[in-house]
Amino acid sequence: MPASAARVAVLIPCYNEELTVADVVAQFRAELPGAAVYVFDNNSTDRTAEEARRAGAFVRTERRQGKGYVVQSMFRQVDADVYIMVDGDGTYPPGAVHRLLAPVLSGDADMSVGSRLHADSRSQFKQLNRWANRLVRATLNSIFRVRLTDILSGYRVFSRQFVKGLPLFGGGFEVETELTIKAVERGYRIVEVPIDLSHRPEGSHSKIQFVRDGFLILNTTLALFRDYKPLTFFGGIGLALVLLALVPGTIVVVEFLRTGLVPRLPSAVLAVGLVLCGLLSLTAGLILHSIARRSQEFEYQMQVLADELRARPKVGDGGDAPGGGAVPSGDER
Ligand SMILES: Nc1nc2c(ncn2[C@@H]2O[C@H](COP(=O)(O)OP(=O)(O)O)[C@@H](O)[C@H]2O)c(=O)[nH]1
Ligand SMILES: [Mg+2]
Repeated sequence: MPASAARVAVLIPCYNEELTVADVVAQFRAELPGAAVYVFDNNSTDRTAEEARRAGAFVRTERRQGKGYVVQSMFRQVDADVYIMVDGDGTYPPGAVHRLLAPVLSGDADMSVGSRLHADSRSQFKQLNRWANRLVRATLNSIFRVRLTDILSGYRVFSRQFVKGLPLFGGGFEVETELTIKAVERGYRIVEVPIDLSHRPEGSHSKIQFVRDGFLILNTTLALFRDYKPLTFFGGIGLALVLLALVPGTIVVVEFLRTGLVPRLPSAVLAVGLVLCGLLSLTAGLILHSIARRSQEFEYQMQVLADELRARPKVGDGGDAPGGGAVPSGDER
């Protein structure tokens, strides 16, 4: 799709970002004069909404607190061909937006991610955050067998098909993890673009709480591992239980072969119990694996159907794309 023809929407989730939001809006409007800039305010207690409106953004309000809920609403409510998501804290470089847009506009990617941890990036990270990001990256890359460099980046560009086709459920800061894993597992094409993260200005504070959100992110990773790779998840647990059973089991069997007796009855019961639990876990994995595969096929067919419906001209529409634009009809500024 030629860049000039695409309806581009810039989505900025904000919670108490009065210091920086106006600059972010103004910089993106300058970089992309044809784009509609939306700020989704989430019960901010400061002047975020006013500042965003003053800078020329369409401001919408989300009552459910949390970045994940905001992203869900943004994806559902905004109509555009290409979507850019960026923090309202001024830490991501607006100038990099063209490099992020290019692969999505050319149809080479469904999601491009501004990677702050790429070998070519010169990001200003707090040391603790850098290590936490690396831990999440290593965990996720090894579970899902990918080689991504930044899982948790908040600077991304999406195609319309991606935004309208990806079900998101997380309410908080686990949303980036969910976006990445679901994109990988549903076969969407991801491109990473190196970007440099900068510090928040003096007086502006990150909304991430290290322990609470770190736990949430790891919990989400495990839950998606269970849901998307059930055979590996439950099969792995099953195998671990069977291996554990070898400890008491071997002792009992060796003793039995030597003496013909089973004097350690508790060990024998333990070994049998562990093996049965392991097999049960493996069985659950096999059943869930089949169900997951079938529902993947089902989803694929739904997706094809949705694409066909979208491509079909509306009655009386003369064959054009459905009406409206990235710019909403009501005066929301
Ligand atoms: N709407 C909304 N935005 C939020 C919420 N929490 C954080 N954000 C925004 O999400 C973006 C990322 O949050 P931030 O604190 O910068 O996280 P960090 O970049 O990981 O330090 C910022 O623009 C925040 O204002 C929330 O509860 N609701
Ligand atoms: Mg940020």
